[in-house]
Amino acid sequence: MRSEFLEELILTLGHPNVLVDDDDKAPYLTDWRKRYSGKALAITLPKTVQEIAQIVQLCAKNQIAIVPQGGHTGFCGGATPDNTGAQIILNLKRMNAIREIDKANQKITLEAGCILQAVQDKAAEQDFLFPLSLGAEGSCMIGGNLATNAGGTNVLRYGNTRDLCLGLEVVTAKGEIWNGLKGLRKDNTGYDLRDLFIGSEGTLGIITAAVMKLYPLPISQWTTLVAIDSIESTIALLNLFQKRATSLLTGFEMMTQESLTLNEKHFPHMANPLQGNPPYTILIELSDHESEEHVRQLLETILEEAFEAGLISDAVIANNLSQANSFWHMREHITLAQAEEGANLKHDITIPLSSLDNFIKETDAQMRSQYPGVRIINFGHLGDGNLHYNIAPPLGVDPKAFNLIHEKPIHELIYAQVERCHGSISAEHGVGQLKLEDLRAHKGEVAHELMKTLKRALDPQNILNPHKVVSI
Ligand code: FAD
Ligand code: 2HG
Ligand code: ZN
Repeated sequence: MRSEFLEELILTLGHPNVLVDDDDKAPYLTDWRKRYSGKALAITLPKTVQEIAQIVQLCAKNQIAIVPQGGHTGFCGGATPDNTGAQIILNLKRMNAIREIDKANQKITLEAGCILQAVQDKAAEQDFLFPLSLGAEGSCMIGGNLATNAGGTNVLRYGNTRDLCLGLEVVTAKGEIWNGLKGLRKDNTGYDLRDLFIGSEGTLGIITAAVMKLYPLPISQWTTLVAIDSIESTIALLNLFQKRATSLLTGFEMMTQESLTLNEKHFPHMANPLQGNPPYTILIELSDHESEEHVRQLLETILEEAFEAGLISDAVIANNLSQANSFWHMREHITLAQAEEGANLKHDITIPLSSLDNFIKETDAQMRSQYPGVRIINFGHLGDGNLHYNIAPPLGVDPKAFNLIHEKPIHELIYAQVERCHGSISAEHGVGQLKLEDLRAHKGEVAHELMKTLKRALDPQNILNPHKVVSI
């Protein structure tokens, strides 16, 4: 049966686009964090939506599960197959055409396999901003961004991937093509199918194309790093910027001393330019459509006010683009520094800003008393209340050995604090296989059952990315 199935796949896609040899399959089988590794019957590389529909029909006929895959940069193991070797991977990298840039309606229609950075560049060539921005932008794909509802560093001003999407084209579990690419900004015709597929991590349908919003490219951007002593002052500073800069505020990222110490260990050329590596370093970005002078003056005025109010103790304003980029690189390299240090425990959480100070004090205290010497690599998109509250073992302790014993109780401790503060256990990275079990408790029984009902209705054979997000 398997060989007939593979023959039919090859007939549909052509020999070079169905990988079955172990060496050819290997690059698709392990996730970015090297946390999950699986096996696959074949890797399929379709080029058109019709080919994808045919693959799904073939899989439905043969009851073969499909793992959709984009850049494979996700953090939750969603794009990695299981160990049975019975699933196929459907990688979208060959489906990478930009179908249209519609200037009048400020939108772009593009295929799921487009690399995020290529989309940003294409938009910029036409004097537009495509605001989705994240550390993996050189390799993640727009289909993966939509499937995980990715966040990143511009959410504060432009929203997450869901907010940027005007329409989708999707192949359903039956192998039908749903074309929802009108890209209207208003369309109240019943259930919102688009929102159902966004964030579904390949479990409800395969996203093959999308219509995304474009924005005018800002004339000028100014970036600053400020030193701050407490989370209370950080939130007061955020509120000050929101009040004075309103929609010009496009970035507000937080890095703790411990995060930047780890960064400097692995990337010494990215040392914190602020004197003495303060308890909290905040990266703030303002973007303006008026003039360079206007935004620079505004930034200086707000910083002066912040100094006078005793909120900040030091600040460095980037004098040119290359210095601004170096500030952002420092922020984005924390993830890479953690990867260099070894396996770490990630907690991508949202905490309401009003509870953030209490969350950090309580959770830090419990972590430090129960796991002496543990390193709390806490950083994130503070403007959105999104922390990456990651845990590295004490210096000199082997990460694998540490995680083997402590992973579960550490997750439990942190997620209990998240629940206490009415936050979320997944702010932007999704659920995948990593948080499958945690999700049930976090969502509550009613919401979890509703999710399963949707999954059963849209994928009754359970062939789309089974045992990711929800198990039915
Ligand atoms: P993949 O990893 O290939 O897939 C992710 C999930 O989506 C899987 O469940 C997969 O089955 C499904 N999927 C993929 N394509 C499709 C499709 N076309 N149709 C249906 N399902 C599909 N994430 C953030 O949110 N914010 C960040 O700031 C951020 N920074 C990162 C920095 C680094 C260095 C790295 C490595 C990752 C970062 N991520 C971040 C996580 C990751 O990049 C995002 O989740 C990204 O959106 C995943 O895109 P991808 O193409 O790699 O998807
Ligand atoms: C970021 O904000 C990413 O840089 C990665 O979401 C977070 O490494 C992490 O946990
Ligand atoms: Zn993030």
